[in-house]
Amino acid sequence: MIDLRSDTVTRPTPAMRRAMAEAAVGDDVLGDDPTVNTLERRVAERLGKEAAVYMPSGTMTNQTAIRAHTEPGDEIILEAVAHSYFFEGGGPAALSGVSCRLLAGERGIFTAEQVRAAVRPRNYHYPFSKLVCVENTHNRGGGSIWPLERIAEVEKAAREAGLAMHMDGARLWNASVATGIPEREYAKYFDSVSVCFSKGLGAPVGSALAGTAKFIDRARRFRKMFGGGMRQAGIIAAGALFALENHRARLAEDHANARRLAEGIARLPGVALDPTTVETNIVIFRTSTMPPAEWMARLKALGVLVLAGSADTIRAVTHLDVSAAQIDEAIAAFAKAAHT
Ligand code: TLP
Repeated sequence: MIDLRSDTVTRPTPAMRRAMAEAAVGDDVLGDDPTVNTLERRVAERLGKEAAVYMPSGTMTNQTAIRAHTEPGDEIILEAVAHSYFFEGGGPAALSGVSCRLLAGERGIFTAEQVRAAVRPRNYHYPFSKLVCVENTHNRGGGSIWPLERIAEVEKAAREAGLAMHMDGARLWNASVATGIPEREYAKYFDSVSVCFSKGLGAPVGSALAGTAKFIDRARRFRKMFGGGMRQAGIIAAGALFALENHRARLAEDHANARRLAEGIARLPGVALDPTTVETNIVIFRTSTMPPAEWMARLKALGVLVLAGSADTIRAVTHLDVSAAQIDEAIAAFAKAAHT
């Protein structure tokens, strides 16, 4: 099977498994796990932040950040199909007691004017606006990359209104490798940044949240409250460290493969897709002649797995476990599926 459902499906390589097996460990809740401590230091350095904390998932880093930036009754501003709102089980409402003010983005990217219009005036009737969340790259936006100038404009609007800034950088590595802009250049506009090791980087488990030492100290309290305090977590943190050191630069291959896939299928009947919009490792196309479920079933029969993005879209994601040759096989399968 050529599995293009997500970049989360990768398996640890033999070298990564070795690093995990040999990891030095301790009780991380007590601050004693040397591998977790090294990972947290490396992430903080790479993002230009004072501190970072390791957690089991990107959902937990995002939801912990939202909780740490707000109090119940506050409001956060984010894009209408941002992962933190759309795909995290109603976490902002359930875990932080905040309401979400949603902005319609263009491929997930919104403007400073939209932020200004969404900030609540100080008046007893309204919730307090507290936080702006930016997702970079934007998953449902098709792996789109936020231009740095746009982030700077949004930050200016947020600061003028006294709001904090959080980045869901689950795929920030992809944005940096694609643009050549270091992660810390993106991160400097944000109070907190979440990054994932279990997506394009190919580690089996984990994400990290970075920010000031004071903010990360507060985040540690909510990580514990949400059940994310782990013990000998060095076993999995070693996979994340290995991924960060060895799998970051190769993301360029995933981007080339995604573009190759997009170019190979864009002219097929039933596929609405402009390949030039594919900037990183996610290809999303609109379906017309048959519903996503039919595409999925036909492709599966031909050895290719994809996911329905919505009622009329299909998502295919490239990653470490898919080669350029397999992309050519996938293109042939798409052509067959389109013509049967
Ligand atoms: N995304 C997954 C699914 O949940 C949709 C995927 O297959 O793409 N932020 C972003 C931008 C994400 O895409 C994801 C996962 C997360 C956060 C959450 O990460 P995990 O799965 O570690 O909780």
